[in-house]
Amino acid sequence: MSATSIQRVLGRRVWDSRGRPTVEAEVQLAGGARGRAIAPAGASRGRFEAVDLRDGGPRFGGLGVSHAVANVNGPIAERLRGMDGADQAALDAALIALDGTRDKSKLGANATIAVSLAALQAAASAAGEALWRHLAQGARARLPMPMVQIFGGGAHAGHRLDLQDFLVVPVGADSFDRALEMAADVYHAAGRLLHEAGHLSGVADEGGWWPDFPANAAALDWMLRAISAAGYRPGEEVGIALDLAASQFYRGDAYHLAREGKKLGSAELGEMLTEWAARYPILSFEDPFAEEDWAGMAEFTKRLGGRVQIVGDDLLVTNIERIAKAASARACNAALIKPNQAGTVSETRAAFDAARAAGFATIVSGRSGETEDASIVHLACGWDAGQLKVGAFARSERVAKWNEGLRIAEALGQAEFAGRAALAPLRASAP
Ligand code: 2PG
Ligand code: MG
Repeated sequence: MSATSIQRVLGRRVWDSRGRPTVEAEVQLAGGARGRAIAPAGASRGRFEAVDLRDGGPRFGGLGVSHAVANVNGPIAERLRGMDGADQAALDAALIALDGTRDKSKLGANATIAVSLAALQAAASAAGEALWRHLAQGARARLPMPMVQIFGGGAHAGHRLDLQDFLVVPVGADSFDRALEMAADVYHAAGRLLHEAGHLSGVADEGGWWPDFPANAAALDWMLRAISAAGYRPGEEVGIALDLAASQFYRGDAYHLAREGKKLGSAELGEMLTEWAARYPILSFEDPFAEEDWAGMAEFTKRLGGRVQIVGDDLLVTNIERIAKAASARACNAALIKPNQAGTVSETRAAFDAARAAGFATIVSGRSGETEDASIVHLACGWDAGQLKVGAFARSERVAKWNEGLRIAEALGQAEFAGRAALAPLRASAP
């Protein structure tokens, strides 16, 4: 038996940042190395994501994970025992075969991603390497450009705003450390300004301010004010990124903006966003159209993709087939990469590679339901993904990720920072 053969796989129920149950997995190797990982959970989930297996029934609003945990302790543990924990491809293939469905609905992607990431952690530990270094395999690793939430809306803030995330991208920063400082300045300025104006209702799911605004566009005006009040030049030093999560307000072939009392067709929404792009320093639009509105995405990408980043999240769901479709339809120029949408590390990596092959920029992302697990920061650095989105600059399940990046920056050196060139379309035009 080799030192990296899997001796034990353990599942347990833990709790996420919304106080909901989630799955933790632990993998122990024969040589004594261990790895541990926790599955995150989305609220505005794409329809085509791998299945987050929940118990249903009256307990915990139906969100219990006893079946998913039992799958880890039962069939998964049995299947993986004795396999080489350092052979990620083989053990992920075993998980996929054991599940046998297209969407991980039998074992649950929350069970498989926790185990897959825990095995990865164990393998890095057995190799005596930090996870980011283990993943880089000698290739260049860099700190990503952070995308930091300032206001939360949509499903993360009781639909107080129709749009889900208002974020800043500190493009003027020349290091990860500096980028975080700038994000912190804007986050605090925004909170102070909102409080003074009586627009502050609390904090949303990802730590961003929960604002009380009359209209979606008002949030953009307040973003501008906050950037300026923090002492930065909007656009040049700190830009705006939006995650519309548009599937959330798409019903019956129309986009319903409840705040504005408007019902827009795809072309009208495109007009409105194009106007916003001219009026505000918006560098990135995520899911500006619904997950099945390929025509809307393609038209918008044709119109604005040469100057702004257009990101597929619910559109792509970290799935190679949907990424291939988006590449041929030219439906976006950047991909959000969320491991739990795919269900294993290997499938996440395959989606990442497919996105890169398509010329897309890549953004590793957390979920709205997160934990202290910071594995994704290592993925972002070790794969040189270029960008990282893990919520706001508050609440420890978010800050744990930013802090992990600072530790990695110490090892890598501050110069190894992806910077503004990581964003599409700059990335696509890079030599
Ligand atoms: C998203 C994520 C994070 P959720 O849409 O990008 O903001 O939200 O995890 O709820 O899908
Ligand atoms: Mg999104």
